[in-house]
Amino acid sequence: MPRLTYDTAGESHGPGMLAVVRGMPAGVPVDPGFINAELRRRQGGYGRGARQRIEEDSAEILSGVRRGRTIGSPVAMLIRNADSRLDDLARTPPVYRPRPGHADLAGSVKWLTTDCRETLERASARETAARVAAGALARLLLREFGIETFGFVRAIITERTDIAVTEDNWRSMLAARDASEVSCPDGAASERMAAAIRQAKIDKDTVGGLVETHVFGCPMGLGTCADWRERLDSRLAAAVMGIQAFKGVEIGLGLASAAHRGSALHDPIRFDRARESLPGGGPSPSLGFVRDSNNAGGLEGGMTNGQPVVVRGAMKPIATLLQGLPSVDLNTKEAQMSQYERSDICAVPAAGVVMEHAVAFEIAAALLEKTGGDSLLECRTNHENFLRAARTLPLDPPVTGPMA
Ligand code: EPS
Repeated sequence: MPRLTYDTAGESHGPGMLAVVRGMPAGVPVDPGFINAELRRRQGGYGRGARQRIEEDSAEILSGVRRGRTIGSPVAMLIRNADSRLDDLARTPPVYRPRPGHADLAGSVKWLTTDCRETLERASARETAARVAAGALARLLLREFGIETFGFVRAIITERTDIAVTEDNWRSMLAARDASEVSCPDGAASERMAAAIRQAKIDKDTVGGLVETHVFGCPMGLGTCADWRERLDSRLAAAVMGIQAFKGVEIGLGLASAAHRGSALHDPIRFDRARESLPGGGPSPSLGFVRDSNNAGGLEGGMTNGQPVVVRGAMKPIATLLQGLPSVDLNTKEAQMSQYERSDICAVPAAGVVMEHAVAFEIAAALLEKTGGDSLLECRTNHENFLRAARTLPLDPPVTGPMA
């Protein structure tokens, strides 16, 4: 069984974006409508540029699916670019004045060219369409195990919402989130956030913000403390920091944890027999271990602890400003303002969708490492067997070795 991984390929103005997902077990129902709805969500949000009016992203499944189910082979998905013009020099001219904050300068030096376009076409966040397609496929697998994700915008620049998202209330927030032009379920905060974007637009400026993903229904023990690379929090952090324009990632209370005493921070453990099972029967993800707070964000020792996994990411403001920023011409080294390329004023709502899918993919990979198999049926059997065994943890065996 290969590990669940994905690769992406494609340039922003090339023929399309490709996602290739490997390690997906056979038998997972694939709903293209779900994948395409998530792709459309990524295109939305107040503050997006003209590109999103040109594109209508949808994933063409090229392999790995037969009669609506995965067959265990790599799943390749192609999202065609309507605005394909990479070799049309008149419409995609060279860029000699790098944008501070973008990959332009470092990439041009790295690849030994003065034309920043060689770098920016791949660095562009258009690539995140492929990541959403891969993550949406992962979410279809997670759903088979009752694992759901909920992503939303926590803040745009300094305008933030303080809503608390829980296992019991997140479903009731879905409609409000989807109705919000900034993907935030808090109506009053949405208005303040939209006003901040409007003002940035007037000022020919850009704004970033905070996005959050909550994952519900993860069984305990995904990830491991035995190897630093395999800690689920390290893997989540890498996945989130790998999203274009992200400058920070937190799990649970994150950086604010440092400002608390241990007695106030750590989530006390209780056992409640009534919460050992799900309402429909079968063991619950928490196995009845109740935590009245979730400052750890569902991860202790790099492993899921049965509580919702909470990940927060910070997106910097987009580097392409209509007013430009101080820069130099790479050919002459003379001071010039950075070159303007069509872009967004704010892509935080889109980044929230991208992060939700990047997080979902890592959770799915960790789930398969714990309870994986070649087919969905085998995975499901392994998952049920693990939960059954975990419910009756074996008692510490009597000491028989040298200490006896
Ligand atoms: C994006 C498409 C891009 C940009 C944006 C994200 O399209 P274009 O460059 O043709 O306008 O709008 O990319 C960036 C913010 C960036 O820095 O490159 C998309 O589909 O998400």
